[in-house]
Amino acid sequence: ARYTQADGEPFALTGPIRLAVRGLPEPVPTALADLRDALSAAGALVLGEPPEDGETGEGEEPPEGRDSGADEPREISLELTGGTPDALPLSAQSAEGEAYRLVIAADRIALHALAPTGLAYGLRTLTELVRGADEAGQNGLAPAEITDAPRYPWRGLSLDVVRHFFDVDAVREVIDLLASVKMNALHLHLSDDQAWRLELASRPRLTEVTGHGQVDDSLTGDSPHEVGRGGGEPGFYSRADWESILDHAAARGVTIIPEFDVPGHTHAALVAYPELTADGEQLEPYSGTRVGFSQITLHQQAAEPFLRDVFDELAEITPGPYLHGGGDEAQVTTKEDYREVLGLLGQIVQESGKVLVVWQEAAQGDLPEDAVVQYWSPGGEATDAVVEAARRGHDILMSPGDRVYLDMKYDEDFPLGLTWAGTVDVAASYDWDPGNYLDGVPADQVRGVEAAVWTETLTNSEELFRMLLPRLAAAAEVAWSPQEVREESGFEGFASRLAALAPQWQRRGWAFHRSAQIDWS
Ligand code: TNX
Repeated sequence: ARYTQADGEPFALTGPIRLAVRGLPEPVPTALADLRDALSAAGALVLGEPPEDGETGEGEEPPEGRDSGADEPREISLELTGGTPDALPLSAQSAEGEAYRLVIAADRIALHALAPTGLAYGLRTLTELVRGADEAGQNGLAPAEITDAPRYPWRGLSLDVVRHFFDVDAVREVIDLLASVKMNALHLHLSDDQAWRLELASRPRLTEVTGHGQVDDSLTGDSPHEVGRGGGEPGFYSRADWESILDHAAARGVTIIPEFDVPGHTHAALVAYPELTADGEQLEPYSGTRVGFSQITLHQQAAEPFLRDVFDELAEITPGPYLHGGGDEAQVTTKEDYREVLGLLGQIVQESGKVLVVWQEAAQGDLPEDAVVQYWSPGGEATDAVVEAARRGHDILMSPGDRVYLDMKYDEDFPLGLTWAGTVDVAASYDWDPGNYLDGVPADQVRGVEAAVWTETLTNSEELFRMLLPRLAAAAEVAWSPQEVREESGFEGFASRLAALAPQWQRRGWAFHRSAQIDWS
């Protein structure tokens, strides 16, 4: 954000404040409710009820019997500004609807944006300023003008809900966390060797048979684990659960990108539908942590109808524009078989009207023109096919393992996580430029940044959040702020902004790692 200190008195956080809202849809009401809470906590008397969806808050009278005597209410106004956004800073890739301008003066705060999403982001910034002032014992906001817009349109997290299951409540918390750092995409890895996590009417056996599997934690020690027996408590998302995840996300401006991973990572599907295996064999469930041993190929007649069913139904129940088809680590699949499956997948997803996203391994094949390729290797390795895909016009989503794989340990001694991509400390997540990370991929073909957290070693929300925080906030800033602004600020500047978020995390009950790279005091 560009923050310019202005002249004049602060905007006092005590006394009556009117929220002037003019008929705004999601995700504004949720962000507005958070601001209202923060203002009340800081000691303000907030006037004007939150409007119902689609209604306007205009012309409301202050409630009877308000106790603050003669004070005239000062206004916080939200305005959708039409026309050209000269005052709103935009990068080549960012969506103008996400930009906002916030003007703080003694008698009024005005928030302008071109679209509701921008207003929601402005509200989040204002909420943070109010909380920050309150926590610092200041009772006003210094006059200022803030203009802000994201660098990238895709700022997200990929969450593996298969290796260990995370229920609807946990996913909702993750969505709240994403919204709090102005991320807008949650990619859910919904199928793998251990389980299938989303109920499908067309293929009910997927969740009936394998929905309760997960990694067997008694198989601790050496990775990769061999077969073990998981089972028991964990489960899957029913259609009602799915709707509730989608609703929660929509209200916070977060797009859900669902992934069914093919042709590898499909052991659970093979267990549920033995006709997908090479010889129709009934396989045993798998609860180890090896990868790269299962496959679906089109040699089986049952494969094409299966892929059509699951991806068509996924398209029907997904409001967002993207479907992820996986494509990673298909180590037992021949090149030709892999190409065939990915070719069919591209066709199905394209016909469904969605945009296909694939892991980098699929960059070598024929993809629909608009497909997005997700890069995950550490340290700029394995880039040839990705560079070639960019040359053919595909945008690249950046998830380099040594930067934003948040299932990597912070340091060698950290009790949770893996190390195959190295250790990833907070500075590593912060100090990199997605725009020039891959030689040969033009900066304007980077669609955004997606952190990823795989859950072989993460068994509950507390452990999950300890891996996400504080590193997810670093990834969020990498995805949001222009490179020159971040370089000016440096890791030091980021570290102090980060420390200021900790009270908020504590209030929300979000676990985080007290990394020694940050001065938390
Ligand atoms: C690689 S990177 C995987 C996952 C594992 C993860 C563990 C990628 C697309 N696939 O199957 O869970 O490593 O870090």
